[in-house]
Amino acid sequence: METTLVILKPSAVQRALAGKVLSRFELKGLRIAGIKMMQLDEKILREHYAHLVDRPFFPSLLRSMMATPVIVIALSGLDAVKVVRSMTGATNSREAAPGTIRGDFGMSGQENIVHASDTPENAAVEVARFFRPEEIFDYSPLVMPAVYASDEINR
Ligand code: IDP
Ligand code: MG
Repeated sequence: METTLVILKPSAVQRALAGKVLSRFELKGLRIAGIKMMQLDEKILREHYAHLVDRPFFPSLLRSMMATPVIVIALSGLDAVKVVRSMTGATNSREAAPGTIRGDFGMSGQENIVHASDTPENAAVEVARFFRPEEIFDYSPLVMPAVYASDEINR
């Protein structure tokens, strides 16, 4: 199984969407492996958004991501990275497909409700960036045999 990082951004916290968004992931069958609230600072955001530091909107993105505490969540499941990205939708919420989180809850490119890791390699780095090892829990919910077929459950 794979573990991916989701951040409920200040746009989700401000708009009281945390429960609704988390519920979608739970209902899908993803397992919560870690969850906490934290205030992000410029140092961690410069690492997390290293691919964007030279973009003109970066100062605005920084302010946006520090506007309130965020909720960071590690979600585990088979192909969790791909599954969560597809549930998240396109970066610009106005272009995100209906049925996706951004498509259903957002109207903005920047204020787009959630972050989701884009590759398994980045997911591993991002989970380690936001969680200490002891904050990630390995357990098997009783529903697992109903969520997965027996040949999927140990993959
Ligand atoms: P992603 O979140 O869909 O993976 P990235 O390109 O990694 O998209 O960008 C990270 C975040 O930076 C986006 O989620 C969004 O909040 C912000 N962002 C990306 N492109 C723009 C832009 O053109 N204008 C304003 N904000 C942007
Ligand atoms: Mg990205």
